[in-house]
Amino acid sequence: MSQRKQSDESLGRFLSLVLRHQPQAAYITLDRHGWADVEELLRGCVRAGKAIDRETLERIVRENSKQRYSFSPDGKKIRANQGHSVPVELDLREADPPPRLYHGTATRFLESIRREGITRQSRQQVHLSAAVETAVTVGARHGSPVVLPIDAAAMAGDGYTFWLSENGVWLCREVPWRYVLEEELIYPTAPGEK
Ligand code: HQG
Repeated sequence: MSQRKQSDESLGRFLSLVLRHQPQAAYITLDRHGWADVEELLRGCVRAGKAIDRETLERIVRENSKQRYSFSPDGKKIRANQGHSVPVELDLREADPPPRLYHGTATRFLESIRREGITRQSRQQVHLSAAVETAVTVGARHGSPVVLPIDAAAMAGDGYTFWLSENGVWLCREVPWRYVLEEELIYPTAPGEK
């Protein structure tokens, strides 16, 4: 990996931390809609030992594989598109979900999820995806992955609200276990595994 790419990835991780979880790590605050002032952020990053210039920030936002961040139309502010643990009002777009959505998790959480449903844990919403592969990757971050197919059509029919983030992540408040299609759980096998 090129040095620039490595450094961008490390700065990207720091940005996620600051814009979603700990703005104080860069000595800044977010407004109630999650926006940070770009100039303040750049200064705060330098102070935190993560020197970053405007050009690099723009490159990270543009090239981020999941389009995690957005600039305001005038370019003066920046925020994360989803994934916050700090309370923010993102004015998310409500949307009709596709009939099936997927949640990737680790097998070790299944027992608790069966009991309590999928809950948002430290984040503001439960994260779901329209693609199985995305859910596999998300689940594998926590251990041996399992993908839970969700009957989103039934949830929407029962009045549950869904939102679609700027970067295509489906969000909802919770998923009670009865909407998980238990007979269709997917246990992906890692490449090379039998
Ligand atoms: C699990 C990444 C026990 C839940 C990804 C998950 C995603 C329960 C973990 C985004 C539970 C929370 C979010 C219950 C849920 N009992 N465990 N009742 N209910 N869980 O990281 O969904 O790369 O907060 O299944 O791509 O893994 O950061 O959520 O395993 O879109 O942009 O508790 O984060 O995006 O973990 O990931 P997380 P997540 P970024």
